[in-house]
Amino acid sequence: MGRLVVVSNRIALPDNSKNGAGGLAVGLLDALQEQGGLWFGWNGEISKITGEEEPLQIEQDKNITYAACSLTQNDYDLYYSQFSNTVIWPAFHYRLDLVEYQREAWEGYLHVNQLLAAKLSPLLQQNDVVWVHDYHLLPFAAALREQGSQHPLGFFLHIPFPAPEVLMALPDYQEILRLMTAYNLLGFQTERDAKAFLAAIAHETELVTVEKGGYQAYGNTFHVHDYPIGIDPDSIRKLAEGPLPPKMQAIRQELGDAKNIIACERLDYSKGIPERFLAYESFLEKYPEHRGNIRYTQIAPTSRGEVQAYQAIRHQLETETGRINGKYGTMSWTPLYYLNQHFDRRLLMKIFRLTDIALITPLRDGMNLVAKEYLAAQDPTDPGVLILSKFAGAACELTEALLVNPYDRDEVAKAILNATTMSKEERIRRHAIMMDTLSHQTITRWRETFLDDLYKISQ
Ligand code: GDG
Repeated sequence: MGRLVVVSNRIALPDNSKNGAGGLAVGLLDALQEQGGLWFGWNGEISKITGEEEPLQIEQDKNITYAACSLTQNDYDLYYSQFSNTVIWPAFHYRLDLVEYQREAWEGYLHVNQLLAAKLSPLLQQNDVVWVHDYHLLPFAAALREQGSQHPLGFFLHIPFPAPEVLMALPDYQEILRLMTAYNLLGFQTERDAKAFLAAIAHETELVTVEKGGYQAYGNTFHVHDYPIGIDPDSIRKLAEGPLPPKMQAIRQELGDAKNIIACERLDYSKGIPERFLAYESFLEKYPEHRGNIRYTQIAPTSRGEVQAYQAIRHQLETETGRINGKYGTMSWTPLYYLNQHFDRRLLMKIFRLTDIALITPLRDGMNLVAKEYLAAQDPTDPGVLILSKFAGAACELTEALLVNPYDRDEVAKAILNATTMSKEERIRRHAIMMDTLSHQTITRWRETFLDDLYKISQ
């Protein structure tokens, strides 16, 4: 078996990788560690030297080589801020109203993919298998093939793949589809995403089924499958179970018998936070007997702060928090805590364990790992309740959650009511079923299944 080469937009360099890293980075690092490999990507830095001339930053840690490059300000703006995060991200999350399309950004996106492929190409060895991650790198395989690569090339999309009608709003969608078929294996979070991708191709060109479950289109042969990403439940349980820091003890006392709702995600419009605030307000309005006995804590660290839509949502949340607390709060009770801060992962998992209800209601989400982490962090003898949007990929697996439409405030308010009154027996039953799923569909299983398939089809 050859080396595994992982390519992702952002690379976690050794000194900041495992400590405090999320499950995905750890899962990929474990794979690289086991079989030896290379991790290639952007180091998060802006350079003044043009990309072609800049030497790679190479670091070795045990049997993993890290090869990182920086980007010029112009490349960063066009490829990352504009095309990736102001075209693909909103469109793939069904927010066409937030797409700001510019042809220059599309060209910049292609250019950076070509630049990265040209930088990786000389580092590749004959038997390497390459696994590329996420929406920043849709054309990466095609660019690597142009450099003469014959390697097995796999791709995993962490975000949803939209329905064809939504995709077609992007002026370059035909080219995007064609370029994506240069991968040998394309993995999606859910069957719905995989089907949407195939439907989009079939709408544009002839899609032929070939042997071993593969497809042919645009002169390429490729495989498509869903691989729902998971977590490592044991490591989360260990983080959550540890003794409470003194600060948390105080919070517990302060809460008394109040029901504690938690939500946590990057501050992103796809996560449905303003809609959730309004649903919580509906709950307070419709069920006034709960006022004073409930508290909703929203953790939302800033993300992509340079993009205008992210600045707008941040202001919106600040305004809404003030309005809701101003309207319903009392001298001794604050209904909504909004924390625009990044929390330490260990502390976060303990907070998850302490809280009674997780309110996770994205408008669209590829998977949503927070929902899975919340469940793994619970005490199985007295677990909290998960309220989950049916538009998160995780809803396909976590059918025992209270599934809601995040656009329906009344339905979300009702789910909060149900969660506050759910019997312990019922909570245990639902939690056990979902944990059974999570303990099978782990992050390890996710990457092993993907890589097994990639190896199989490359033989
Ligand atoms: C993309 C897709 C897909 C959040 N706040 C803090 C913090 N987090 C951690 C969570 C979790 C991770 O970040 C977020 O993962 P999600 O899956 O929930 O969402 P995205 O960031 O949008 O990820 C998503 C995922 O890729 C994987 O394929 O599931 O659909 O959008 O691990 O715990 N961690 C810390 N402090 C915080 O304040 N330490």
